[in-house]
Amino acid sequence: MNRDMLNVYFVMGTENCNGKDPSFVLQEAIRGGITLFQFREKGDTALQGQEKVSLAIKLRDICHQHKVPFIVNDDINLALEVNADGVHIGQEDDDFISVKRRLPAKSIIGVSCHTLEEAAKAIADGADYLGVGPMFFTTTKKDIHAVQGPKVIREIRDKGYTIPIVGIGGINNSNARKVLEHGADGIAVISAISMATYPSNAAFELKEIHKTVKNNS
Ligand code: 3NM
Repeated sequence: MNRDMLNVYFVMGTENCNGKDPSFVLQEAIRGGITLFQFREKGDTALQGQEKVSLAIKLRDICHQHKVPFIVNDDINLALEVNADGVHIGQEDDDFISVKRRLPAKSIIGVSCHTLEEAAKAIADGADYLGVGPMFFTTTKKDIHAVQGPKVIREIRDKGYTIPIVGIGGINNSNARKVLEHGADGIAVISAISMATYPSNAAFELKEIHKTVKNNS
């Protein structure tokens, strides 16, 4: 995969939109310049069944109209049903090999990692990219691991691993730079965009930070 896809990686489900229409939030985020979207429909109020499928199709179509890759969190059946561009799996989800076997060969598979050891295993398994976190404290995900900080990305790079990496967890426009400076290709955010008064402005600011850091490195 092209690592530039990860530059400004937006993750979202209905729970993250503060009552706003997820399609609107996604359109705004795309207008601001996000480079990839992950549909993550989680939490007590998460849509189920056909409602979840319908929203996934709607969001996928918005992404594809704008040539933004559409990735599904965890739910392999949904990814297959809506022809997603890939999936993102956590350490607690189905194991990598069985996920890979079920998906079309061109599918992108990202894996959440919290430590160097988990990263080494995901790379050996054949992950396309890693989501490393949590970078900072966040209240968006309830079952987060201890904050790892950007230094875990530096540890992975120091071992010589060149795999595409996004940092995730508590990232906003005042700390995104640090994540990129520690060796991440991109930043993955939920609330910094989804809860912003103007999601397009929030996405644009993150994109500008990314551009500035990468132009100087
Ligand atoms: N995964 P926000 S942290 C979905 O550490 C997710 O693996 C994490 O939300 C991990 O940008 C996280 O609002 C939540 O902090 C990210």
